[in-house]
Amino acid sequence: VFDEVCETTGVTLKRFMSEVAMLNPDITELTVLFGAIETACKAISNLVKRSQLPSSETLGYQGEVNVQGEDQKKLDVITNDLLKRALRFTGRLGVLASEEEDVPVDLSGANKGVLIDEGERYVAVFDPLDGSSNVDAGIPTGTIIGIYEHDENCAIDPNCVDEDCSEQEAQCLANTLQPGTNLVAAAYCLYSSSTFLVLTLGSGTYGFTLDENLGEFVLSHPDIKIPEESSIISFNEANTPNWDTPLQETVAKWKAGKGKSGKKFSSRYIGSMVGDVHRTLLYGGVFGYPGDKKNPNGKLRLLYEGAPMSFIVEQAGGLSTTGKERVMEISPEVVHQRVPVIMGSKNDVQEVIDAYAAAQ
Ligand code: AHM
Ligand code: MG
Repeated sequence: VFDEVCETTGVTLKRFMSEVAMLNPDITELTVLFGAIETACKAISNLVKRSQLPSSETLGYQGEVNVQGEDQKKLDVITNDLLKRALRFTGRLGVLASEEEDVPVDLSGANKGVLIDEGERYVAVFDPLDGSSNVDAGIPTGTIIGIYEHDENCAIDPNCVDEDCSEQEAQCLANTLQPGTNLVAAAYCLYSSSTFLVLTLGSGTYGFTLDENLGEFVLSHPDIKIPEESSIISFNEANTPNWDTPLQETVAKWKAGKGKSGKKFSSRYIGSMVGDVHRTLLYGGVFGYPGDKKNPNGKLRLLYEGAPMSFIVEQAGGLSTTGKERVMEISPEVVHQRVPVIMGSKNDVQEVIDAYAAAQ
């Protein structure tokens, strides 16, 4: 529940969160996590901005390959550590999973050097620097975060032995593999001409812009509503010939101005999900990374890319689908699972869903 303050542009994120906590005492702990997210976003924004200076220690590659076979850039590793520490020291986190961590990290064990609060605990999933391959060319990048409730049964006893430990670890892993419908909050930070923090706590989508003079995020886009129909497509169109036929046909119609709305679509693709979704939220459109013949599940990861971004888009009145099912309803089986994603303006995404249904 929000009151007038939360709709008033110019209020700071801190003020917004304390207002939310006052009106909804049961999510007070969640607002503590957002304090950490806010600080991490500011710090990452500074790192990205300075990363191309010749004196920067964040230039180039780390020399490691992550579990998904991708070269890790120094910035991927630094931003992952930064976010991890920021979230961990809130004492509100039981477990976290990241694009840059092979397996979920349990934070609830008593020996982790962090005082864990007795109150509510959460699971955080994140991609610390999505689109990091773009950074060297000064192209926008972003951080994506999802927050789930933590199952109290998941805590690895530091004194456990063999089988007990693996059982507890399995429980913690299951705790991380929750469908998007269980998300209690999601956010992204976009590092671009401005730094933006867009969030949902499950009741609308709210956008904040960093005022660098104040060092504060201020509410610039209260209760974002994505236009119901649009004329923008945002896909890597080099993959078109490999897409499913229903999607190929729908996009071909849109380009010819022969879709349901009769509008002739234009194309905008940054190749940075956060930037592409942000534009889609504000201007309308359809952003997608669909499955194709080569990669049936596309490229984007369900847990820390597909699900949190779908939550934000749905809370702004949009839709998000694989073509065949709602992204939010898919239960991940593995942490780094990929998922086809088509999200954005309600009427246009519905047209894709209808085309898939008709082809069944
Ligand atoms: P990353 O997590 O390795 O940075 O990759 C994810 C990015 C997304 O931001 C973007 O939508 C997509 O990869 C672009 O992929 P492509 O270059 O194949 O179009
Ligand atoms: Mg990513």
